[in-house]
Amino acid sequence: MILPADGIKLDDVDSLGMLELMNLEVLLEQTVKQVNSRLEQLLPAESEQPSELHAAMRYSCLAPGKRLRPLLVQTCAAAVNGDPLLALDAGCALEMIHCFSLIHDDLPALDNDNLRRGRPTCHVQYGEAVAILAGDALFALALETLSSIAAPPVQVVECLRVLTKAIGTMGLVGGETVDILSEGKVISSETLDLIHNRKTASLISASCEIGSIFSPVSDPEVRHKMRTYGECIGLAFQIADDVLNEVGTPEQLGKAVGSDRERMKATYPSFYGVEASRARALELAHQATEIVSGFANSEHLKAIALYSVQRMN
Ligand code: GRG
Repeated sequence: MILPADGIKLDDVDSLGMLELMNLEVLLEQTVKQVNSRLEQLLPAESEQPSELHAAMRYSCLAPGKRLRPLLVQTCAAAVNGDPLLALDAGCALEMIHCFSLIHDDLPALDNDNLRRGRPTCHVQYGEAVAILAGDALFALALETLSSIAAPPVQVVECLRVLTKAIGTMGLVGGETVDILSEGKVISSETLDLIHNRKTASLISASCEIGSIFSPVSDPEVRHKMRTYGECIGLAFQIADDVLNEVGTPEQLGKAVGSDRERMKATYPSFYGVEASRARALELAHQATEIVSGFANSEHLKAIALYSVQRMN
């Protein structure tokens, strides 16, 4: 259920559109069903060897996630008349990378979390060695899935380039490194933004850009708009995540709360306070909305921007 979060004024919500938010709920449900059933097909069967590894991959990847990244690939592809089936497989590849990052993020050497998506984390369930290898195998499967898409080769190569850049030192891995090394330290607001932009916004922004690559007409300006839209909602999404870690419950989120504070993590609320963080997230959602105002399905894109900051989990 999507509701306006505490502390965000209803006037702000109305200006983005409560109606669109309601419609988004239907779109989200459809996406979750479609993506889950395609992931079921793409993931190796548990009956195949090594079955323990395949079980761990399926356990993490088919766990109840929001499927935001596939939703973004599909919605941004729809905005440019891209083929929905290509976008579905690309979205599944993005989800596999996302799941890989969650498995590794939860490991004892990194965040050492025991609960994810309402279940024991992969290493708690299968042991650390299998969890590390399940993440590695999801990485490989994501690249295999993306490179097998029946799109023109130039589009496939571009998708791979955008995705791998978003994963590397300028993306997830770089952001996570600075995040871990900053624990317990005083850092600047620039470093805080660097962490959030790389560890979270990079994959969200790549999802949007990859969706736009499936346009029958290549248009660098459109790609740039989608990428920038993704950067805004990606940062807003991580700020909302920080706020939920402060004010949410484990039942609501399916993961630990208060852990950022315990580990003395660099977060928006620790830097600016909860209210100012919410205001910044909403401002970013507005910014994202303006960027995509000209697209045919801008109402969906707007609703996703709002959802990124209003979500309850
Ligand atoms: C090489 C892929 C790769 C990763 C290694 C561990 C790591 C480097 C990066 C961690 C990145 C990370 C987990 C960032 C947090 C992003 C975030 C807000 C995750 C939660 O996303 P949701 O809310 O989760 O979309 P669900 O479960 O709904 O999919």
